[in-house]
This record gives sequence, structure tokens and C-alpha cells, in this order.
Amino acid sequence: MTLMKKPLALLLTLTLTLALLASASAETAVLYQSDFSADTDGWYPRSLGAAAIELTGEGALKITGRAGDWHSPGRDFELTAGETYQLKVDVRQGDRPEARFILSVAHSKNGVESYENLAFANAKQGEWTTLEGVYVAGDFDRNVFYVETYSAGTLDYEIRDFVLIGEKPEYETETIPALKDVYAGRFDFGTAVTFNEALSKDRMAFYGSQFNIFTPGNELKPDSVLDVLASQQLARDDETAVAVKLNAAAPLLSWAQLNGVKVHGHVLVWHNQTPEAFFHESYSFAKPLVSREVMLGRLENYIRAVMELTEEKYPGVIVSWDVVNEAIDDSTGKLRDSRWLQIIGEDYLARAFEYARKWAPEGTLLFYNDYNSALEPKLTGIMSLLESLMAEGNIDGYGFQMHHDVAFPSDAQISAGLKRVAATGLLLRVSELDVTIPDTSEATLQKQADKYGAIMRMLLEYPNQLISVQTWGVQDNLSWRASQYPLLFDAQAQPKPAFWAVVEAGQ
Ligand code: 9MR
Repeated sequence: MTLMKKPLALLLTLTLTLALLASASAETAVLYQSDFSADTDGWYPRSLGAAAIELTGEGALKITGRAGDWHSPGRDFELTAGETYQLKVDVRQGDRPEARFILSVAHSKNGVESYENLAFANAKQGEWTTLEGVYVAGDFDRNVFYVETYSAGTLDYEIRDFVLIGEKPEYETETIPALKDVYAGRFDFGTAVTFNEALSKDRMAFYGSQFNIFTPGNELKPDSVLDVLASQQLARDDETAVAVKLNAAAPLLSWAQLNGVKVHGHVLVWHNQTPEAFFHESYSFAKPLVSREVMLGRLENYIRAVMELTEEKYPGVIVSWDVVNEAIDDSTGKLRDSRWLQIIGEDYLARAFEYARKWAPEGTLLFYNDYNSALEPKLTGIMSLLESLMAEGNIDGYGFQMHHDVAFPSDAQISAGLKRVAATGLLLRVSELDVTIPDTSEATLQKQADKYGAIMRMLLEYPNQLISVQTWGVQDNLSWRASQYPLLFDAQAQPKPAFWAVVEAGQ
């Protein structure tokens, strides 16, 4: 820890106290609580068959006659896109030693229905069991919450006490320092943002007050961007043709365009979140894998189409790309097995960077992105990959994901990894920073703050190479690791000690 000057320490303590007081003011309200005393209260059986619901006379609703897991009690709710909702419901079954239940939402837009699972729990025979979850409402014209089973499609069960809480945090848009300002002139400070988060104006105003670069959390990945149906049509004439769409990324890209904020593109080539059909003849996964030549054609056409469409619709917004993500295997340090490797061979990375350089707008920075670069043999694998890509001259930098835990890896490991990669001379970015903790006691939150502070101080040692630091999300409750409170803001969007440590490290 660097020594803080006294007035600064006092100021930080005072601001922290004010922020903690402010956290009590987040507006939350119970929007709905079920009452199964007189009628079924808008709930109905979702089923194609004979499922039926009835009141038990004891404040619960029972479903019987089911013929599938999703045959379930459900109810429509009016929700506001982009807002956060907390849900809770009790469930009980009497037929099996244990059964698994899921609290889900069926949402639809223009008649097309899709689903999200919000909470899971195992209910022991005869015991009321609570399911609790969070839902950030998407851009849908209908939302139905329902309580379904997993592998127990004919089970009868009861539900009671369904509670929906709406939460509108009072965002600290002006009262706390902005991370982008703290580090201005040194590097960008940003975060990942998902589709639903980008739908809320208030939330985006808050994110925009703190950050000056955003990464779409999922929306520029091949499973969002590759238009499989349209590609199937094109493949009738040309197996290498590729169609792409930007629907999922649109809310964030237009917000960034309107507000003059940068976007980092994640990701062009990955073994994950990529439709299997991409790798098969006619884009049909029932058919054989395509040849190396066809796959190279698809790879180039995919990259070209993404670059052209993003530049046509959102010129200048995307400043950098993860061209390839997570290609190195953790346990061997060699190239990870993937469709890309199987079909194209070891040079798929070099070709991806070549095509990205060829089709990206001039000045777009091209990155290789990976995790566990503090550990061996991964680090050595990453180093040799970077060296071979640098030999061809199409890579600009390395992105450290930095999904860490408060206890692991050690500061020394993180710093050693950083030093080795920095020695390549490549540009550096931290692309997905978060630090998990086991609980939210004052002591643990302070340890998390110390870890964030230590990481920021290490990064500041590379002023000429580091161009951006991005956390992987803003609020703990919306993180991919929500149960381990890894981010800088709590569920009410209030700054945590970790936020103040990141501020302090930059002052
Ligand atoms: O945050 C993303 C989460 O919503 C997805 O379910 C998950 C599925 O692959 O991907 C998460 O983002 C990952 C990122 O794309 C690459 N590095 C690891 C991130 C966390 O899993």
C-alpha cells in the first residue's frame, strides 16, 4: 500500500461514510406478493395438456396432471426493460425424496418466445423450499414467471409466497469520483455491459459517468452475431459465404455512438459460444465438418462481414477487438482442442489475425485475450503463441482477463505474469477484471479492496503499454459470479471499499 496523505485519507473516509449512508436510499418496493386465499390471483397452468391448478385452502397453489417439466404454474407480469427485479417463491412436493425446481421467465417479442432460468433449488419431500433470483428485464412485450421442475415432469407440487421486488437504485452519477477521470491521460477505464443493462437509460447514464469504454458481455460473440439461417441460404451458392447480424449488440453500440464512448469488441474467434453449425457443410450440424479451405473462407468472410457491418452502422465506435480468445489449454500450455484447431490446424490464430488486420478499419487494435496468465504452464504457452503471432506482425496487444479471487493467485504471481507478457513490448489491456470473495463482512470487503488496489498499482508500472482496464460488470448482483461479490459496486449500485481502493491507487 502506498502511504496516503492525511487530508486525502480523511476525505476518502468521509466520502465513504456518505456513500454508505446513501446506500440506504436505493428505492425498492414490493411490486407483487401472491395471495392464494381467495382465487388463483392471475396464475394459470402453462401446459399443452391436462395440467390444472387449484387452491389448497392453506395459502398455496397446487399443480397436478403435468406431462412435462415446463408444465407449471405461471403468471404474466408488466416489467420495465433494463430494470432489475428480485424474485422469491416457496415450493413443496410430497412425492419424492428430493426434486429439483427452477424459477424461470418466458419472455416474448413479436410472438417469439425465449427463456431464462433465474434460480434453482432442490426440495426435500414435504419441506417448503425457497427459490430466489434476480432478473434484469429484457426488451420484450410479454414476461411470464413460472416455477418448473428439472427431470420431474409428472410431479405434483405447491407454490406459495411469490414475491416480486422492483429495485431502482439511486445511481451515484455525480457524488463520487469517476474512474475514467481518475485514470484520464493514463488509460481508459471501462466495464462489460450486457444487452438488458444497456436498455435502461438511468443505468447507462450511471455507467457513462464512471467509464469511457465498454465491452458487450455476450453480444458480439459468434453465437449472437453469426446468422445461421441466413448463412444456410447463402451456402447453397457458396459454402464460404457468411451472414452476420448485430441485433444483440445494437442497444450498447448505439448508446456508445450517441454518447461518444468507445467499445471493445469481444470476440471474433473462440471455442465457446460459437454455433456448431458454423463448422459444418451447409451450416447444418447433421452434415460433415467442412474442409480447411472452406473454413478459412468462412473465417475470412465472417471477420470481413463483422468489420464491415459494425463500421457501416457504428463508424469509429469499436476501437479494438479480441481477435482470438482463450486458445491455450490450462493444463498443457499447448493449443486447446477446438473445432478451429481440428478443421484449420495450428495456424488458425495467425490467419484470424491476418484477416482481422486486412478488414478492420485502420487504427483498430487487435488483441489476443486469455485468463490464468499468472499460472504455469499456461503463461509459457501464451508467451510462445504471442511470439509466433508477433512474427507475422498482425497483433497489437494482449488482454489479461484477470478473473481472480481475493486469495488466489498471489500478488507476486500476478505481477510476474504481467512482467513477462509486458516484456514482449505489446500493448496491454485488462479486459475482464473481477475479484471474488467468500462473504461480505467488513474485513473481507477490505481484503478485496486491498487486492484491487494492489492490482491497480502493479498495472501503473506499465504506463507506456497499458491502454485500458475494464471490470467484468458493474454491480455484484449482475455479475457472472454474483454469489461471490466480485465487483466494485454492490447490488444497490453503491461503491464498495474496492471502488475506493481503485480510486486511491490512481491518486
Ligand atoms: O459473462 C459471460 C457470461 O454471461 C456467459 O454466460 C459466459 C458463457 O461463456 O461468458 C461470460 O463471459 C466470459 C468471456 O466471454 C470470456 N472470459 C470469461 C468470461 C466469464 O465466463
